[in-house]
Amino acid sequence: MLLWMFLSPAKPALCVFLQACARGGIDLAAACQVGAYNAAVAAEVRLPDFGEPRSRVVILANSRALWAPFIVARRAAGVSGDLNPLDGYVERVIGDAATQLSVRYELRFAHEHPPRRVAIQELARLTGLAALSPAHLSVHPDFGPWIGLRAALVMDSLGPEMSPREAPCAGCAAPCLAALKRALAAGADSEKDWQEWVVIRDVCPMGREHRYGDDQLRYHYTKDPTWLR
Ligand code: B12
Repeated sequence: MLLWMFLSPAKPALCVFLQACARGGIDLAAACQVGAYNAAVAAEVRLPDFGEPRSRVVILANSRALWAPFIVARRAAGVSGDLNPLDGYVERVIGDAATQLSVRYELRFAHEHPPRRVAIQELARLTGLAALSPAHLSVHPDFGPWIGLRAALVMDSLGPEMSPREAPCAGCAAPCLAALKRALAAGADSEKDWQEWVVIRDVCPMGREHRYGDDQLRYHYTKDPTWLR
């Protein structure tokens, strides 16, 4: 499912780009003007703006839809020695799709380290894609916390004004906070400990029907290649 309601007015090349991303499982997107993001974050995580703060920045993310195309692509390519095959896959899907854009662009991935790091959860909030929960997970109105935030794409064209997503958790008893406390106390070293981190997502009342499948879940939390089957 491709959510591009925040991308209006959509340009044909942008639509083609988003469709290519969606085919690869990067099925969620939203946009705002990069100046709004740059005004909200620390200097070291600002994004380039092509000399125009109203330039469009698109956040690209995924639901559980990422897993099937990723596994199919991995099978087709054969197993490589890549330590982070999912990150590499995301780079290929979005990077290849971006070559179809008709304007200059700058692409930053959520897994990149400083000085290329992007405060992707703040970008998710400002674009209206997802808001921050008390346990510091970005929560989407439909998919809840069952999303991965993948990349920021700045384009040399004007973007829409922001429509930040605030307080999706208003009125919630915030069971995620107690779960976060338990996870922080447990650490992340053993089989049991990583499951404490899953509980933070599981207790969220939003988007439960979009929970990751078992393999996807285990791989995300353990990075154990056993689950890439
Ligand atoms: C570094 C990092 C971590 C570090 C945090 C150490 C630290 N505090 O510096 C560690 C390794 C501990 C970590 C853990 C986890 N992370 Co993390 N992390 C990141 C990463 C790559 C960069 C964060 C950053 O520096 N941003 C830049 C700063 C300026 O922006 P910021 O908004 O102020 O960032 C702060 C928060 O992101 C926060 N943070 C990040 N992770 C966590 C975890 C906890 C428990 C808390 C309280 C805060 C926190 O720390 C940042 C610095 O203060 C982001 C991706 C990204 N590019 O943002 C993913 C990211 C935030 N993590 C993510 C996830 C899922 C997790 C884990 C669940 C994964 C796991 N293996 O268990 C855990 C636990 C999170 C939870 N609440 O359940 C997802 C969140 C998705 C979502 N739906 O919200 C992100 C967006 C990655 C992604 N591809 O989707 N993470």
